[in-house]
Amino acid sequence: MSLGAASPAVPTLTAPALRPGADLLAEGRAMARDWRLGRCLFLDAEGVPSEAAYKRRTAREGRIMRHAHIGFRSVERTVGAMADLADKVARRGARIDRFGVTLDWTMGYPQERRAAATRGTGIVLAGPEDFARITNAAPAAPHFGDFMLGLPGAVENVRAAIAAGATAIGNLGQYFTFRLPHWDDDVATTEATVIALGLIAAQDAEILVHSNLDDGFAGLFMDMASAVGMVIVEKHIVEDLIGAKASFCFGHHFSHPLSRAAFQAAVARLTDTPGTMIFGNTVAYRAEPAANYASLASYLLADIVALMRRPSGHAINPVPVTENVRIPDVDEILDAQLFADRLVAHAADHVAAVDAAAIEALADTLVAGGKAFAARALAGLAERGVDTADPAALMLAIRRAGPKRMEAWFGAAAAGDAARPLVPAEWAEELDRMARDWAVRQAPALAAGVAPEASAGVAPDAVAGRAVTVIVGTTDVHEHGAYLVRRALEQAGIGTVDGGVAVDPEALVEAARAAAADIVAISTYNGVGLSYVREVMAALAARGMDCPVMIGGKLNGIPDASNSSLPVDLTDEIRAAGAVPCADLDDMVPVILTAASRRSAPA
Ligand code: B12
Repeated sequence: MSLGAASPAVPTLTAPALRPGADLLAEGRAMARDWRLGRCLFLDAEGVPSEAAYKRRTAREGRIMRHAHIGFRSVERTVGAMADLADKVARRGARIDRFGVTLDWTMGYPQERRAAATRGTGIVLAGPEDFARITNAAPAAPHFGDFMLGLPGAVENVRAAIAAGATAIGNLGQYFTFRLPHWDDDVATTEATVIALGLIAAQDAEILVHSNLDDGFAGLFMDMASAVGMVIVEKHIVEDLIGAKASFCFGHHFSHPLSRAAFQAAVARLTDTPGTMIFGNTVAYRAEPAANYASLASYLLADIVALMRRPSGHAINPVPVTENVRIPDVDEILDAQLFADRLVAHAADHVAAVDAAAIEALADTLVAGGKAFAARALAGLAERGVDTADPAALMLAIRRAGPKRMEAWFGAAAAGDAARPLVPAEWAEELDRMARDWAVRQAPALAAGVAPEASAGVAPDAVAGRAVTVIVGTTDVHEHGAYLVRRALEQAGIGTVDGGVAVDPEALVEAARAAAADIVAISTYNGVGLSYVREVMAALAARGMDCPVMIGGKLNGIPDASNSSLPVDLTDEIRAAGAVPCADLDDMVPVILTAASRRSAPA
């Protein structure tokens, strides 16, 4: 169920077929007899049993740790880039403490399903040997976050990562939101994840179970206090019910320096397990690289000062300024690391300048709101028949409920604590504003069915008469583009239907047929837009449907014969496949007007 969409029937929160958590954990523990933590270059170079130990030591030394995200389609290119980067940064007197390895989403499937799946832009590792090549590429802590825990391939991947010496493994946040194409077995996904968590908990060394909250519900909740509530719920699951260590990351959707600092302070008050990294405010990267440096400076300085005030073990994550274009290249990652190193040198002078009282006051609200959310969630789910003492049952119920229901049931507004979110989510406010501005600007043109300059003052709801309906769906977990499209259309008086998130092409077209939609709108970000459009066009033709298809977001992809592993723009190919590529919302207007005129044309 997508953001802002009308709420369909409440799903069944429990599954009789789901094995008891205790059995799954026991299976994981038994597996630990054969799959023990191996060594890697980082552990040997630093002489530590785990990254957690290294983080505590470095935090005591007062040094700000650095994270770099990396992952090209080819293993060779990635291994070479990691060694090259670590060396180049070290020769300039700085250091990369950890590498976040962005696996491709096909790594989320069970091994036997991976080869046939549509690849995205990330790295594909064949087995434990490949994991070991990554963990020995550079003397920096290897962090396997994406497409590990939380997906049906969790057991194979976690075994390989542990054997290769990785002591930070994620990403619990993805368990609650990620859906792989053509995979709907959430019972199998839950069982694989809990077995893998049992394997982690049974290791002698401390392995951090990473949860990127923004991959989870934090990027979908309307209230940041609800996201703090999920910190408490996830910590309860991982630490109290499973016996491992939960380590939290956040940041994509946090644009305001005050909310970033307060959220870090809130998390640091709720756990003494070192955090993995504070993720960059990537949604703010909307412009040219030079301008994006301003967004980089804005969030990074806030994070550095927050960590200087309260060392929580998190590393900072200077995101390269090409983030909003494609996966970044090596030199762009290097530039961001050097930028960060210089900013750390400046930051100490900023500590005294921040309003510590404002940060602590907002952290008070977040912690109080979070505790209330967590208490209501555990009690409320138990009332709905969920065995909240069973980690598998609890996880599945939360995943099936989804962010919108969890917040509707257990959010501050639901409990009457507040008429509106305690701490409104910035991403929603910003997108709602963009939608309103667009609707006001375009409504006359849409109403008059002619070009803007010739229609000033025409009533917006004139379009409604023509009752154009647009179904909006996404190819992957990125749903903010679709959220913006739906809000903008609704504000302009155009009917929308929720086509779903990470929905398969066939299912989207079938939903379009069932809703008698006039237009299919797709939002895509994972570099799969072209193959997706081809499947949509084929599904439309198979049903004899003549429906325009609009698509926006990241219209790129990595050509099969690519030697750079970098995505290229595929706008022309997508147009040739029969869809209307949209660089922004304005590109929808001619498509809507044509559909409207077709509707009003006499049969
Ligand atoms: C936020 C974000 C996330 C969030 C999504 C939260 C959510 N629930 O929506 C999270 C953290 C979950 C996430 C996850 C991932 N992400 Co991401 N994500 C981003 C980010 C930072 C912003 C995208 C966004 O939502 N922007 C907000 C929208 C409203 O703005 P916009 O894109 O500018 O949209 C405009 C137009 O495109 C248009 N538009 C958009 N859609 C449509 C549709 C139609 C019909 C129309 C008319 C217009 C339109 O409207 C807007 C206004 O004009 C981008 C980088 C960036 N800054 O762009 C990376 C990015 C898209 N992500 C990326 C990747 C690789 C991933 C992951 C695979 C990473 C990983 N390994 O786990 C996963 C996806 C996993 C999965 N299961 O699918 C890559 C894609 C690489 C590529 N294609 O080249 C990017 C570019 C980052 C990068 N540089 O590597 N991500």
